[in-house]
Order: sequence, then C-alpha cells, then structure tokens
Amino acid sequence: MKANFTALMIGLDGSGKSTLIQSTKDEQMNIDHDILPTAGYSIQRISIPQVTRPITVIDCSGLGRHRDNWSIFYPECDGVIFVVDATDSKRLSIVQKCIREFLEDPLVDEKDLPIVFAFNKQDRDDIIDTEELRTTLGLDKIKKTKAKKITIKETSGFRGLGVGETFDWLATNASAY
Ligand SMILES: Nc1nc2c(ncn2[C@@H]2O[C@H](COP(=O)(O)OP(=O)(O)OP(=O)(O)O)[C@@H](O)[C@H]2O)c(=O)[nH]1
Ligand SMILES: [Mg+2]
Repeated sequence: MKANFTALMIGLDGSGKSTLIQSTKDEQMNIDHDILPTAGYSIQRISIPQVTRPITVIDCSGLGRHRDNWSIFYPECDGVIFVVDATDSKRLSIVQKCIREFLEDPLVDEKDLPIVFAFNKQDRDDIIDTEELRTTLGLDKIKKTKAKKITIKETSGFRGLGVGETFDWLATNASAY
C-alpha cells in the first residue's frame, strides 16, 4: 500500500470542491467564509481522523475551459471525488456529459479507480432528492453495467457533513494500490 493517498477532486465550477477541502481544515467554518474560484488547480495536504494515511488532494477548477485538464491527473490519483451541486437543476445535462466523458476515459476505466459522487450543498432546502439525482445522472445504470467501485455520498462543505466518510470510503477502496 502506498504511504500517501492522492484524491482528485473534479466537478463543475461552483459545485463546492474547494469548500469541502477547506471544511477539513477549519472546524469553526463560517457560512460566509470566502473561497475564491480555483485558478487552474491547487494541491493541498489534509488529514482526516478516519484515514491513517496522509492525503494529498488535487483540487481542480471546474470552469468549462479547464475541464479538459482533469484527465492530466488521472495517472497521479488513487481515487476521485466528483462533486455535484445537488441544487443546480439547470446544469444537470452538463454534469451528465462530464460524468460520461470522465467514466469513458480509458485510464479511469483501466485503473478501476474508486469514485465518490458527492451530492453537495445538502444544507440547502432546494436540494434535489438523492434518488432522483442518481437516476437523472444515470448513476444507477453505471453501477449495473460496470463493475466499478462507485458510491454516492451526501455532503455539505458548510456543515462538514459526509466529508470524512467520503475520504474514508475512497482510501479503503483504494487500498490495493
Ligand atoms: N449552501 C452551500 N453553499 C456552498 C457549499 N459549498 C460551497 N458553497 C458555495 O458555492 C460556491 C462555490 O464554492 P467553491 O468551493 O468555490 O466551488 P468549487 O467547486 O471549488 O468551484 P471552482 O473552483 O470554480 O471549480 C461558493 O459561493 C460557496 O460558498 C455548501 O456545502 N453549501
Ligand atoms: Mg475551487
């Protein structure tokens, strides 16, 4: 087993990737905490009580023009967190397209990477129901057709909800690397 675990964080701009990472560092986070959109990408080290190994996180920008760069990091990582803003009903077709392209990447397929889809911003009351979102994004079908290590976690960067579980699941399912 590798001494260090590297997680790749992808998903559309504004889905809350950087805020989820920040929530692991900042126990007393305020809701109005200002996090700027990520410029390109940023590499951070975090520690999670549930995971004994040190974790490196590659936090990517989700802006359209940067999405093609996500694949640069597929060779480097041991697991992927794909963050979905579960309140962003207007962009679900874009999310779906990005998920399809990501899963069809030959390297993702070949490495059999563990993948968490983080349905984020669960603190908001305009949240799309998880079962509905899972079906709309076609994640139920992926699980049936491919023997992939895929799971869904409900998260909130603002509340720190589901973040530890997400990294724990990834590190556990990547233990063969
Ligand atoms: N309600 C709520 N808002 C959130 C949450 N996480 C992030 N946000 C807000 O969503 C916006 C985007 O958050 P970021 O963490 O910068 O999103 P990102 O995915 O890193 O965006 P890029 O770096 O541009 O790809 C900010 O206004 C955050 O305050 C959350 O858990 N709940
Ligand atoms: Mg960011």
